[in-house]
Amino acid sequence: TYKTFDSAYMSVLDDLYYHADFYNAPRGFKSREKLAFDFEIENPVQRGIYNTKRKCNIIFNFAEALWYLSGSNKLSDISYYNQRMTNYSMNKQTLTGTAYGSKIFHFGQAQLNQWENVKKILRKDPDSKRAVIQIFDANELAVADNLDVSCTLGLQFLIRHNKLQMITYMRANDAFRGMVSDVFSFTIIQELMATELNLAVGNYYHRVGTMHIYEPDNQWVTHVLKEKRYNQFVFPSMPKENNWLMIQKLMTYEKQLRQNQLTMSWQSIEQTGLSIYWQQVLALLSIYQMIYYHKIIDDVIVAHLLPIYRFFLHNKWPNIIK
Ligand code: 5HM
Repeated sequence: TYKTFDSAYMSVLDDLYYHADFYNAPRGFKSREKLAFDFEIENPVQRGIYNTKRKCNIIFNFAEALWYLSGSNKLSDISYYNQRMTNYSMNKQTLTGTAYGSKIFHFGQAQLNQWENVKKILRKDPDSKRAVIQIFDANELAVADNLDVSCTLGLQFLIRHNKLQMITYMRANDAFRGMVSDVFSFTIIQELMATELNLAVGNYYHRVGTMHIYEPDNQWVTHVLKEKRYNQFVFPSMPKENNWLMIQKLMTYEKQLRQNQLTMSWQSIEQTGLSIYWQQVLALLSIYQMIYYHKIIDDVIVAHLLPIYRFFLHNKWPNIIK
């Protein structure tokens, strides 16, 4: 058990890198792995990774979590934030396995809204052990040479000790890269569901069939592991309010920023009516627009960011964000 994801990440990487059980090359990709790997985090709101060598992209992390919550499976909605997503798409239009949002909100032919189902089940029977969102779909294995088979099997929500606990089940997880964004998004999902159910956030449990590190990342992994002292920040908590309204509003701005139909000043961000927590996310998305479209960086927006977000941006883009 770890208090934060930051401490879990460093320890999991170390364990896997130095004590792997298997060395192999699934689909030709050389890697080291451990099977049936698990860990848990006591405070899943603390989802930041502060290692300066790892250079996490906080903007992509939020963008991916929001993309899931939007229910979209469109590649262009997310590849704007990370070009690598394009590699997983067979038709260069949509993502099948990785588009967890479309699985969560419109699963299968029946277009099941699993989010609403889980909420209903837990409201009716708070002790329930049936509140599961299924992500992996058996049909994915029937697609020849599928580039994008869901790595996540499902998410289970349990109310225990009056807190919302969540368990993630994955068939496979890249401990160095994929896990950072996966744990970020899944703990956002846990926190959002907790606010909807009016519960405190409980533990986050991560369970993985094969946890691995790819060989081309080896050198970078050792750099990351060598950094003994790393920064610590406190990640902000989601407000206890109707966050869905905020997220919907945020996503209308997100689209306009992404399509470069709008630029925002700090004043216009403040005037959106978004709560402070979501204003900060909108500020991150606005800064990304400046980076992506090579605009002049608005120092006023940067100056209004929480120190934790400024740290992430400066660490990732030191020449652009001072
Ligand atoms: O051969 P396979 O389908 O397992 O390759 C997918 C790779 O992407 C695996 O290394 C898996 O662990 C990683 N991955 C991840 O870590 C993929 C996704 C997309 O579903 C993810 N996390 N969310």
